[in-house]
Amino acid sequence: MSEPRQRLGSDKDRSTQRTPPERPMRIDILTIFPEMFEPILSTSIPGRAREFGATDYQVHDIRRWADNKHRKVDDRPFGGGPGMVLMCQPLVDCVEAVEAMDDRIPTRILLTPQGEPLQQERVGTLARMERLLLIAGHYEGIDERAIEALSPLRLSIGDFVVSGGELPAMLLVDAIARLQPSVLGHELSAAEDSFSVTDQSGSPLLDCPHYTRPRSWRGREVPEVLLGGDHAAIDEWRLQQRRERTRRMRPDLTHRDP
Ligand code: 9D3
Repeated sequence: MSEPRQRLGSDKDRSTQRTPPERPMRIDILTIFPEMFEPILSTSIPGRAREFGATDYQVHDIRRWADNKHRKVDDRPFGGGPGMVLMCQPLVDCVEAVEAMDDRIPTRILLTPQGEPLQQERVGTLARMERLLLIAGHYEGIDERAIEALSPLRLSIGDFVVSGGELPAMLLVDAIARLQPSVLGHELSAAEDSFSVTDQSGSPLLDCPHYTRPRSWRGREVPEVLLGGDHAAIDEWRLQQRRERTRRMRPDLTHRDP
């Protein structure tokens, strides 16, 4: 269950940030496991975005477009090999039918291990689109001719293997939903995220450490500077922590001019 609208956001931005967008961003999701999505789309930030009227999710079962009574949408690969291949006909028919359900032309996205690794900058761009169509594969592959015909943006969630494109699609929805205006309770949270704050050369910085009560726990103390109330000193300490953590954990994030 999501919180009622009135409780979203802080008191001070209620008057300026309460208004839902004119038309929700529409996200169509094509999958052979439609039942996987509802729990995620109705919970937490994606659910809150939907309740707020910022997003509209429509999940479609590719099998509905199978042209045979067994609802078969895959077949064995030409040339042999393991696994099954999603056929052109059900997928492309499904895309065309779903696209016709709304007057906006969507940005087509295929979640695939062969895609561009997803990064926050891309999420930010997609969050501003008025309509997205996500294709979650769940096979050894999709017939290459369908991919050519659809020419989707191909996105990967990173260099590891999951069993299908469904979780990657949900992850992308979550990343996009939380960037919709007024969706996060605290508007500043998104702006202060790891990967959103940058150093002077524009490279993203990881987040700083956080502490709450008690001040002492099992002999571990909260850093003194956070208790002093000197906000300039706190900001400086946090920035320094971010730089150190980024250098240690993610040296690849630091941009170097040649
Ligand atoms: C060597 C053959 N495998 C490619 C890595 C086959 C294969 C494995 C897993 C084909 C599809 C899948 C299912 N994964 C996705 O659809 C997927 C995915 C992923 O596995 N990792 C990172 N991002 C993504 S986006 C979609």
